[in-house]
Amino acid sequence: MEVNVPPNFHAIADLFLVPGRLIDVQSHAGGHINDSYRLTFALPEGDRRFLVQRINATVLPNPEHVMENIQRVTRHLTRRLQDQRVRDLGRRVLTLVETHSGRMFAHDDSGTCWRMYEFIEGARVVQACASPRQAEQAGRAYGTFQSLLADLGSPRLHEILPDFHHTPRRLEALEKAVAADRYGRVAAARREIDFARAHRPQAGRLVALHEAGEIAERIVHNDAKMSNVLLDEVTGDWLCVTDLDTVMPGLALYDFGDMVRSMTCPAAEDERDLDKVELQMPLFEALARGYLATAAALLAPAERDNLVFAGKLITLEQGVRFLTDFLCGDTYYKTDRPDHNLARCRTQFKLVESIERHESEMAELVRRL
Ligand code: GN1
Ligand code: MG
Repeated sequence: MEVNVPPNFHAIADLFLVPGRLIDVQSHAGGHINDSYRLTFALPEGDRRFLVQRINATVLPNPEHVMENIQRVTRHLTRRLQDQRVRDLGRRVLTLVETHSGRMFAHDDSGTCWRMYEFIEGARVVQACASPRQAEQAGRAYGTFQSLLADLGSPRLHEILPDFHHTPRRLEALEKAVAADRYGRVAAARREIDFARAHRPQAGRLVALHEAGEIAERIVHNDAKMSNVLLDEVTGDWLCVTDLDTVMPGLALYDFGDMVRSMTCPAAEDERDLDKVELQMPLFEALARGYLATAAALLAPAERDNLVFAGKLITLEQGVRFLTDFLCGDTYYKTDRPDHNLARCRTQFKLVESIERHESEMAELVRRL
């Protein structure tokens, strides 16, 4: 029986090679950029679910390149997991659904761009990291992801968003937004702007190490946060890494930095009570253990030496990005309220301060692992 299908979803579903009849559509929460919906199709053997996503054309104007990268990456991961005789393969890597013309995305009549994945059943997404076990599992998920992709052949993946983690350029964008002050919001963000400026001297370190040849370019996820890992609902083990829009050439440290940002503190990214935003050493320890158990063989000394620094830098950079979007009138990230991006910026900067207080202890811990 058809329970809940907004009319345009029949047309969207019809774009893809999917069997059965569409009977239900539910909005699937999460993500600041794309919109996701869970679609249920009725089949003779039972219902089957798929995830359909509207690709944000402002942030990702070249879906062709995005989907080419994702297709190559998911195929490579599938082959590697098959080599390892991993069981339950359908839940260990995202599987795209083709369109009728054999492509991986399609536009509807209004020009909106869509893609479809098989829905991974029995999985759980956690927005904020609640336990050392979750941190350790997510660290393993991304460490494995980077390791399995280390031998993806040429050509180089498309650079979907150039300079994505180029922190000095992110700070330049902030300065432009401050100078323009188009929305008159600079006055409300004075302290945060000062905080960002005070950290400018450190912002170029990873870019410089890369340019000096001490840190290699790799294929990395570039959005390696807690909520982009699926955990098995029953065992809590990691299943699969999701949100592959920004998988492209980058530094392994960008991912580890994002892991520190999103997995070492149980507070939400937009938590208003900043007292709750504190780095927790047991979470960091578990994360570092999980990541190094799966990625240590990949890492050069300069990468290992900068794991903690990357955590601080990427957290700072994310705060700068939220702050810039606040000053520019909230055009990039979805927001629920006028100060939402400012609140997000504040949690990030509070976490930077907390990382700074624990920096030597964290580095000591990494040395012992
Ligand atoms: C965005 O797509 P989503 O919501 O997972 C952003 C990331 C940020 C993240 C902050 C393409 O990710 O870079 O780290 O928000 N993605 C893009 O939570 O900008
Ligand atoms: Mg993302």
